[in-house]
Parts: sequence; structure tokens; C-alpha cells
Amino acid sequence: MVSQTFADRPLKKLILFDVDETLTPARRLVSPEMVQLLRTLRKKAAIGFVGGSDLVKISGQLSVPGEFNDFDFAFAENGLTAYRLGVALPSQSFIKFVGEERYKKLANFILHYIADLDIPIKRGTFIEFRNGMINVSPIGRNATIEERLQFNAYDNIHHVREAFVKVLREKFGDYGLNFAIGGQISFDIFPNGWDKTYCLRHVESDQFDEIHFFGDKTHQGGNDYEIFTDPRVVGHSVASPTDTIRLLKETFNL
Ligand code: M1P
Repeated sequence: MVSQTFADRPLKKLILFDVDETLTPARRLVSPEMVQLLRTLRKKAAIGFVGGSDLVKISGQLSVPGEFNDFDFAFAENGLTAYRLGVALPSQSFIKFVGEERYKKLANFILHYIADLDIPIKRGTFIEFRNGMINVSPIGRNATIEERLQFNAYDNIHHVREAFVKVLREKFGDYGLNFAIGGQISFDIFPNGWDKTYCLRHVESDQFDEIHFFGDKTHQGGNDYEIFTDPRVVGHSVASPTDTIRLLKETFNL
């Protein structure tokens, strides 16, 4: 039976959402139409987001001025940073898992590899160090929106990230790490099992009848794949935020 906290919602279900390209365009703000629909949905069921980015970035994309928290569950970095009704849940850290020495070898290799990469342009911040993962970008995270679109188009033809990940898998196969291409200009590296299914441990005690997940990178190798295919979850694959709106209305009669 669902926990007392969510007993007043007519549907004893939890609806989880990926962020980029599911609730918002990549790295951009949520639309007023999506906010309105999520508020309507939240009256019926519990809702949460589970994004790969860090909490500051995701909050920036999803917060509407004056209305801080529209979600029951907030999972950044796949749930390594987690909040339930605004209260922080226990976390683990990437650096503790990997260890300083091994991390130094990995970071050095990555930076050398990027230095040798001949791609049209480079910007800055090639490794972003987060709590539960690192994020690696060949162009650099300082790229503008225009530059990231250009890199993405280039990468679709030249598969720069795929090739990079292949080399890292070979070279650091004994590190127990997973490599996931989830966005437009980068990929995430985190310990095996710290993919988006990680967040599910935080909702177990609420005993929802069903957990749904909506995401766009649901194909194998995409960063929504593991949670999308998890037996505890009903997965929905979407093509864009507009598609999410359509599917939400259809699935939950909104
Ligand atoms: O949420 C998907 C991804 O979003 C960003 O990717 P990019 O900057 O490449 O578009 C990153 O925050 C990444 O960690 C995340 O998985």
C-alpha cells in the first residue's frame, strides 16, 4: 500500500521524467504549458524528475519564478543527489568510489585525448567534476547554445563521443565504470549501477502501485535505457517535450 504521504492522490503511482528533451529542450527552460500540465498531473499522482545534470542546472531549467518546487521527488545526477518533498536523502560520491590515484590517471588520459582531438572548435571545461559522476565534453561545457548545436551535428556524422567512449572502455575496463551519452556535447562517467535506476532505491519505501518513466534516450547506450527497461518501471519513450505532453494527456486522461 502506498505511503500515507501520497495516500490522498487518486492514482497510487509515481511518474518520473527525464529532463533534457523530455520536459525541456536541451539545457533550456521548461515551457509554461508543461508546468501547467505537471501541476495537473501532480494532483492525481506523485511526480519526480531524474536527470543526469547537477541540481543547480536542473533547478534552473525547471523552476518557475516564485514557485520553487513543483516535484515530489527531485533526482539530479541520476539520483546521487536526491530530495523527497524538499528534504535531502543520503548520497554517495564518485571520487570515494574511484579513489584519487585512479581518478588522476583517468582525468589525465581524458585531457590528453581531448588535446589530440581535431574537431572544428574547442571551448573550456572539458571535465566537469560532480558528486556522483564526471561529465566529459570534447568541445567543452562552456560552448554556447549555437556551438553545442554545431558540435552535435558534427558528432552525428563523425561519432567523436562514441569513439572516445570506446577507447575509455578498453583502457579503463577494470574501473567498474559506466559511460553514457545522454546529451548533445558530452558523456557521463559513473560507477556501474549508478545510472538512472539508482533513484529507485529512494522511492521503494513509498510503495507505489506503479512507477512510470518518460525519457527520450531510451535506446541501448542512451542514459535512459536502464531505467526504461527496468522491470520495476513502466517505460515511455518520447521524441520531445511536445511528445511528452501528448503522451501524458493520453496516458493519464489529463
Ligand atoms: O540530461 C542529459 C545530459 O545533459 C547534459 O548533457 P549535454 O551538455 O551533453 O547536452 C549533461 O548535463 C549530462 O550530464 C546529462 O546526462
